[in-house]
Amino acid sequence: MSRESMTSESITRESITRDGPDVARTFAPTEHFQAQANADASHYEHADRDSEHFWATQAENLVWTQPWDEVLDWSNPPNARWFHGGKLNVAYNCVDRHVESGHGEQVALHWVGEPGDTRDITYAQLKDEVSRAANALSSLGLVAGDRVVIQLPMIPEAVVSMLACARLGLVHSVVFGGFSPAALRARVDDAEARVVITSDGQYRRGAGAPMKANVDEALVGAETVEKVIVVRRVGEPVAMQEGRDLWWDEFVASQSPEHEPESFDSEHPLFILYTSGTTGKPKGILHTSGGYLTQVAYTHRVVFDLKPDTDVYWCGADIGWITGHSYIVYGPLANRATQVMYEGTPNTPHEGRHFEIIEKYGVTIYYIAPTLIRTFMKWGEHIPQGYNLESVRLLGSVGEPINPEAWMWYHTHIGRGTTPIVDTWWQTETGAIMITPLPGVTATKPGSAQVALPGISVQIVDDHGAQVEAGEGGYLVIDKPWPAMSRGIWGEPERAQEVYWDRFKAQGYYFAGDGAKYDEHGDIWLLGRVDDVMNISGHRISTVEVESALVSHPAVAESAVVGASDPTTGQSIVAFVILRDRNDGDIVDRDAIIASLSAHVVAEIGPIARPKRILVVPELPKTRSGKIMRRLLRDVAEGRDIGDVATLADTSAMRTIATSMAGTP
Ligand code: 6R9
Repeated sequence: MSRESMTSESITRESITRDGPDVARTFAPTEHFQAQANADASHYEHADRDSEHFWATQAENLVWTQPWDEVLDWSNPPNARWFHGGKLNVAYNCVDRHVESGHGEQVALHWVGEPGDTRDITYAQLKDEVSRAANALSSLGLVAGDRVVIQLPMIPEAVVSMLACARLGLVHSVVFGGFSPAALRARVDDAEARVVITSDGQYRRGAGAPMKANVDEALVGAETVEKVIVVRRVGEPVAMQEGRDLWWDEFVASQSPEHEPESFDSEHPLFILYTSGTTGKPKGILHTSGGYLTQVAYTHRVVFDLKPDTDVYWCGADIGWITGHSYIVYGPLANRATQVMYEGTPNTPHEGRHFEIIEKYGVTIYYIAPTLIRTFMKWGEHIPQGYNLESVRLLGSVGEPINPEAWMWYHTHIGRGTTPIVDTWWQTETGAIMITPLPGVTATKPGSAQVALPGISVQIVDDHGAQVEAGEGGYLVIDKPWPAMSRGIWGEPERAQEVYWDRFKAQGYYFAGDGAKYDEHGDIWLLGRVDDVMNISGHRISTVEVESALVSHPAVAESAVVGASDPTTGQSIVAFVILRDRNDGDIVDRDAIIASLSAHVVAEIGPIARPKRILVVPELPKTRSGKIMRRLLRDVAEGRDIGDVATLADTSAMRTIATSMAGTP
């Protein structure tokens, strides 16, 4: 991207690069698993007969204080209304009703802190905590519809805060703890948040890192924010701003544990979650209540085969991502799961940490990202072999395509060669799982997410919206509305249409941004993003976002960022930069500039966006129409022969870049 032109390369079929599927291997469900599975083939039949009736049946598993008038109102696409006219309280459904049905003593969260401290929180205790937090927030004058930003480590107060918002009809916007003050501020401003909930600090790899200090930096001059509630976690001294800042353990803890939940409309906003798209500015994806909770609860029950009385479920995601929202907070709690919540990194204090936790709590269902599976592979199978993992009966994968080798390793070394693996495809925008095998029903296939869930309809199509043949790459689209679908982009009502629906407007399809293909059995293989979104360890970061950060550094004239394939993190960020002309005759110290650019990107976005490599180049390859040829840069970054560069405006540019690349680690 240059300072002048902000256009990015359009979506091209060339982006579909993943190797062909290995369809030879499939794993049929064991008789034992099948006999006890929550899912059976009748779900598909029911949904095929009448998908609205199917979803209504799932919605009936929730407690509604007023029944809906209409299951789906799709009269004004792409704006859906699900269970219109119905009323419910999401937090009541996730907490209170389990206490009322006699399960108050059941553990909701087995929380494990990074330094080794633990807390077991029952549903009854969770109800008290959520009620206290709700009373605290309403005592500040917050009313339904107001926004609360939450930036917290993986501690129980994160779950409590989200549920307290849901209980009051406040809209939460959780910001991942690794985001910089600048990124936090952009989210606070965009949502016009009245309250921010954070902690003094967070543990990261054995040491306490500041969090409140970052929040303070972010909030300088932030006019909408009236109060900041601070959870004590690492015990670091922090500066508390008089009149604005409140300690959780004083202000929240002193509230009454009684709170009467009010009901809200099925379409009442539940949360905003920012995610990267094809432009520099993250989009605030909006989700609402009834349809979202219906689909996350249903999918959590059938995809993870949850048995609330006996299972111990563990999703390794962070609460700052959609997976944490849907499969740590709303889905599992709606289903009365007992779950493990872990604060730290997988190798603190040692590489067996996850397996130690599985063994200690008897985890039965384990849901993580392929990047972590590949990391485990790198550390070696002797590590899981040192623990008793016999309790594990189901494994899940999410966030990026899982390569068949990682699938097999997971199956063999964590799943003892017997447990089903569910490879779940979905997005922040879809809210809940969309494509996955159903354990006990589907014969699984390493590397393929396989089939749309009951009640979900997807297709793989070509440029014109026509379904592709088996083996042919195409675009994944969703061709029917679904209950957990995003209700748009916060503050930009027109933008969702343009970003997701205009690509296949004539057909009325939702464009997911992923490439995919069918194999000869009709199973779906995801091929990665076809747009400018990179996937680093399952985290979405747009190339444009990193480019914008780089060109905002005074030394940079132009930059181009690509996601290069990486054996552990899926992709890694490689940045090519052209430095601004310097007329002071100084010799530029490259290493110092690169270090400064790297720090700048971290400051602008956060450590997850830190480029793995930054290359100072004299020129960027551009087409004659001036578009940066990212594909070529990707070839260079991945060490491929750059081949035919006949369409390049300046072919010598590529040679120079390829040469400078060869000399880097
Ligand atoms: C849930 C989540 C969404 C993007 C999505 C796709 C990739 C997620 C996947 C997968 C292949 C899977 N993705 N799960 N690709 N197989 N099982 O990750 O949401 O952060 O919004 O990312 O992640 O590219 O478009 P989000």
